[in-house]
Amino acid sequence: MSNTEGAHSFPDMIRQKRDGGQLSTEEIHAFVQGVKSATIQESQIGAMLMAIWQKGMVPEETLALTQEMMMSGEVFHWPEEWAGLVVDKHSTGGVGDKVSLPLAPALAACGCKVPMISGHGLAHTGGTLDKLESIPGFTINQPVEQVKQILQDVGCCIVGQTEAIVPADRVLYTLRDATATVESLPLITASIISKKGAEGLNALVVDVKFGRAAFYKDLNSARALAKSLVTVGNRLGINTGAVLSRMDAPIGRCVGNTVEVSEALECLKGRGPDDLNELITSLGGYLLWMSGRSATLESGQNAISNVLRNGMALQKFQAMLEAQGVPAPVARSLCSDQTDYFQHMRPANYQTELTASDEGTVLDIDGMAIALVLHKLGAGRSKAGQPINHSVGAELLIDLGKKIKKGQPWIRIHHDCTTLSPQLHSDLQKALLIGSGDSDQASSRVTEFILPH
Ligand code: IUR
Repeated sequence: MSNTEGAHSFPDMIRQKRDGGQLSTEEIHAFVQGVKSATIQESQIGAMLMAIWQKGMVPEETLALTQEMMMSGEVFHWPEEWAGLVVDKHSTGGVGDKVSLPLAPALAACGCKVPMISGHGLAHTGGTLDKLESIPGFTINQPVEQVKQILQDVGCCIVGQTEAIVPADRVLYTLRDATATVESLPLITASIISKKGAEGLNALVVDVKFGRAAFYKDLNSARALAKSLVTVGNRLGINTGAVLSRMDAPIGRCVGNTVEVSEALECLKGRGPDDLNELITSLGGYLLWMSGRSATLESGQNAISNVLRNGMALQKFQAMLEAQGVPAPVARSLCSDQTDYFQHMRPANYQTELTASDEGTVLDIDGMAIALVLHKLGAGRSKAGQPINHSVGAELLIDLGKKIKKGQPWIRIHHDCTTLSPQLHSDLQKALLIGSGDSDQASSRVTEFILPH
């Protein structure tokens, strides 16, 4: 195996980036090919990722990295009659973020084709694939021909990356998690847009999160990321827009794989929490408007609300579950109006409720603190490929901005270990802020739309 490609050796390229230099398109090509074919050692890939994390990339390098990653595998081509219909949404990652589960079928119910390629959890954030794998039989790996068939028959599917699609991202995504290089504007841009480019999309909306429980903590850096995603997406020919949304308190009331699936199903039955509904209708309405299926943003949002309320999105979700391997009676039961979700998805062995130590108004709930506790209880991975415990989770029993009494239960933790340690108890109690006045977290999550350009 050679350690060189073209004019430069990999150590030379790493040095160049480490010292703040710019990589040429040929060098980026050699790097991505080396990642894909495993001819670069993991230590070299890790060093290059850290150099990119520290020195960044100019927009031309980010574009070249995205294109090279997209071309590292197969690119989907869809039937001509679907022109303009193929759309998708992607999120930069949050806590309690189950938006994709109701949104993909809602878009399908509005006539779109949604070939959603999702990921497993990254760092403290949950992954759409992990959530869906809580459902018995759900198969995230689908051959390309099967994806086409499901889109033809149902209109949406949610699948994982295969060897065939953006193989370079499979390697880089895992190594970024292991080398503390997730929060990098060029690396996030290339990772997300390369996958979306390979999906052969007409339109894309990216939910760029900012706040305590997001990778980007402040609005300005999230806005810079959103602009990078929008610019590179449009340069690749995808009509790409972005939404900036607050990610401080968990989205909805549930965090953790199994409990989030139950909440997503409740939302598909028209009983979702307000902030989850807002995100789904904003992102979906934006896509319908961008792709020309709705005359205005508002009519797009109304169309998404309607299919959540009238059961059409739920029907699509049930059909998607069956098409992706869930036995028909299980899919039917999960989607029936009154059902015990834990009859089909394994509940945790224990539930512990924590109570408020004070009275007043719920001013804040720290999503990051809750996610870190659940991670320690087994809900997330510390190493790639590690098995996770889908049953671990948390249910909030209170709402932001509402009154709480001393001694009132505020969170229910689902866990498999017999007791929660005093440290975990204390970490959770610190996540709840009670005081007087109003909560500044109780208003709209969506703060800004970044238009395609
Ligand atoms: N989702 C991705 O596909 N890639 C990333 O880097 C992040 C979220 I952050």
